[in-house]
Amino acid sequence: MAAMSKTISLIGAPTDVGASVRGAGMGPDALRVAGLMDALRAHRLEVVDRGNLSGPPNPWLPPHGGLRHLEEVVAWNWAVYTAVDLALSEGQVPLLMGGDHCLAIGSISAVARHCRATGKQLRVVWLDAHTDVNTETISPSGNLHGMPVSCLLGHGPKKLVGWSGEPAAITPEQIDFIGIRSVDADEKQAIRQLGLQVFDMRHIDEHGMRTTMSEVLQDVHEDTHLHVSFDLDCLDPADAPGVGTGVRGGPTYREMQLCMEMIADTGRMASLDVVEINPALDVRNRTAELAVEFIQSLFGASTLAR
Ligand code: B3U
Ligand code: MN
Ligand code: MN
Repeated sequence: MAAMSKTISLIGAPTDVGASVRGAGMGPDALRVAGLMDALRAHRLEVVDRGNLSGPPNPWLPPHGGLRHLEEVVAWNWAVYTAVDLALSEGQVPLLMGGDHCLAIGSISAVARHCRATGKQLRVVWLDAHTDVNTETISPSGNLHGMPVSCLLGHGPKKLVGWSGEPAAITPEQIDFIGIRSVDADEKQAIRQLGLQVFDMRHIDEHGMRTTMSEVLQDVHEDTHLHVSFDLDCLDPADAPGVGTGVRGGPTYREMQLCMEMIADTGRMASLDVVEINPALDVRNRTAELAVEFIQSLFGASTLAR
């Protein structure tokens, strides 16, 4: 296993305010119950659990102006932003336990600010069945978990944009999408216009995970801060049934393990989101247990690692 001297800081954000289905708010405890702490410690990693953040309840209202629960999403993301910023400033590796994927706005905005301050080059790997690049004008649902990438690129509602200190937290060149197989009609156009690098399931089918990840990671170097945003619906719902918007045809268990191991091999992953686990839809906590396995691999626990 790659030597990892930094302490991993677990940050729970128990909310589903950005989601289309209730239940992802129970994600942080599902990960704890699945033994995340002990699993990381078993690999001689230092871990602290900062507990759960707090924020407003889910009012479960219809969208307003194309956005659902904007105020609540802002409040939760602000809490996430502050906690991730603190962990980074203390030299720790923040591991955000969601919660739905809207929380990546706060998390990655804090990471982007940190990278600017430290001169690191930020690269984001977005593991997901969806590209999450909708906006209030094109989203078919108004759910903000389908829009975090747009917000980070500077194209979201004012209240969710600019948190990194720049109009956009990231540029399209800084993010790669892996495992994609569900993109809305107008989202496709946005992807083309923005020039986003999308490694969809067809790409993985044709080229394999090894070649795909070699392409994704080719320009990662010693000054790179690699952020992984891991939406559990990237996996096939047959393996990970505990997600709100599962889409069949995901990467296999082995492909996903290789993806994680190749990220670990770079030694540059310095922050992580684990989102969209929905225990209300899960089978005996299987999805959280699977997430724990993949998180271990992300931190360097391959089969023959010592
Ligand atoms: N693209 C759809 C569905 C969706 C996006 N992210 C998730 N689901 N998890 C939307 O509502 O934006
Ligand atoms: Mn997502
Ligand atoms: Mn998704």
